Amino acid sequence: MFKFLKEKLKSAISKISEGVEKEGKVEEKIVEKPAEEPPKEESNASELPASLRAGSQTSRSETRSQVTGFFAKLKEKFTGKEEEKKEEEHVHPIKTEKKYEKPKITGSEEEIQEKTEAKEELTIAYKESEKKGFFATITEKITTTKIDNAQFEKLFWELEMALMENNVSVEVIEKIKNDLKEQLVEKPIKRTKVEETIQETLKNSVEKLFETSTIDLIEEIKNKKEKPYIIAFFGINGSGKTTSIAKLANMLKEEKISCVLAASDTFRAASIEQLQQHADKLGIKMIKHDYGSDPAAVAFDAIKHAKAKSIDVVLIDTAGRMHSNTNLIDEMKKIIRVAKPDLKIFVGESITGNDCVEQAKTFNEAVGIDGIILAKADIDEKGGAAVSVSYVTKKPILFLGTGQKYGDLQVFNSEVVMKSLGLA
Ligand SMILES: Nc1nc2c(ncn2[C@@H]2O[C@H](COP(=O)(O)OP(=O)(O)O)[C@@H](O)[C@H]2O)c(=O)[nH]1
Ligand SMILES: [Mg+2]
Repeated sequence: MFKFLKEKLKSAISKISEGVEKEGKVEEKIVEKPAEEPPKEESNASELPASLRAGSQTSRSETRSQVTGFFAKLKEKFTGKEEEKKEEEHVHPIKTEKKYEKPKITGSEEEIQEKTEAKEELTIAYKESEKKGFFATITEKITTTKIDNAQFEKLFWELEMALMENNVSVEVIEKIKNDLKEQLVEKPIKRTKVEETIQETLKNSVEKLFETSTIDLIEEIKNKKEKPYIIAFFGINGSGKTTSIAKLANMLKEEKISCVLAASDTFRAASIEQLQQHADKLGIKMIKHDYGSDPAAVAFDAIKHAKAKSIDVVLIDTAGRMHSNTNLIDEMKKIIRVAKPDLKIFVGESITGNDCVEQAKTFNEAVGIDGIILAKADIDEKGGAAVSVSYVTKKPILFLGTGQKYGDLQVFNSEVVMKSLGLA
């Protein structure tokens, strides 16, 4: 599923990253970070800590342990005996030093000389540490790179092509472009993390495409007080309506929810037989009239039957219609007026990409769809419809059709799509 788009996204991200690394404006900045808790262990360093010397790049924790060790040693030198254990182990060494009563320097001339020198070094180190604000903040050198708008436009082209080739709709490409622009143009990107940043930005943008309110269909059905729960299916010829109805009927059966099918596709040759076959296999009742009869009347009868027999759900199959065919659109509106469905589902073919999105949009404008089933996702390597249709219609994808068997209907989960695209 969506293999081509995944590969294209990966290569586009890596090309954009290369571009940013090559063309971006590099900047170096020293930043200050707040100090952390000092480590508890003490080192045995006996020299003036290297970390206290100007230009040192020693890490924060190393600095601390070196300084702590240095003070401990120095005190030992002055007093000639081991210092009593500090009450609080993490008391700041310099603060400890301030409380510490200075011993008189004694000993041979050589010893006094040595101790005095050590003391002077300590004073220098102390002043230096104060000047640098060692114990309040830590400094870090960060190298970043930045791209301007023109560079972004040039680099985004790679991704734009990848998205277009994989049937991602123009609206969605624009949205992704704007998101990326906002996050990347004139924004310093850590040099060590260029690819990661671009990947993350793209991931966040694509994730947001699925942010429509979702519907837990099984919950909704169970929660409806007045039975039956009525679902009507719409879409063009061959998109997968009848098959999806059979798959959903099977899912409901597994959930111990009863249903009846309405053969409201009275138009297409063999459509009634096709649905009847599924009904027989699944052991479910189907209500039918003759070919050419009023589809709304079939739906009406199915609902009547469900009410009489306390059946939980009515699934209404309809004839495929092009969104441009006004007669059939009017017929669809009549079915809706008569059946008053709780849910209007648009069934589209994932593989048709932009066409599928366009159809969903027009069906939505004509009758106001509530959710989408994307059939044939299993044979779609592009994924353009899957990433576009919710964003464009503002309606959730409820299920993905992932094969020809009854079990091949997956409750839509954006995580799965993100994974298929290599973005999770
Ligand atoms: N691979 C695959 N084929 C499907 C899927 N859903 C439907 N089909 C096939 O698509 C064709 C048309 O499906 P059908 O349900 O008759 O479409 P309808 O005209 O909208 O009712 C049939 O051959 C189905 O087996 C699916 O999720 N995956
Ligand atoms: Mg059909």
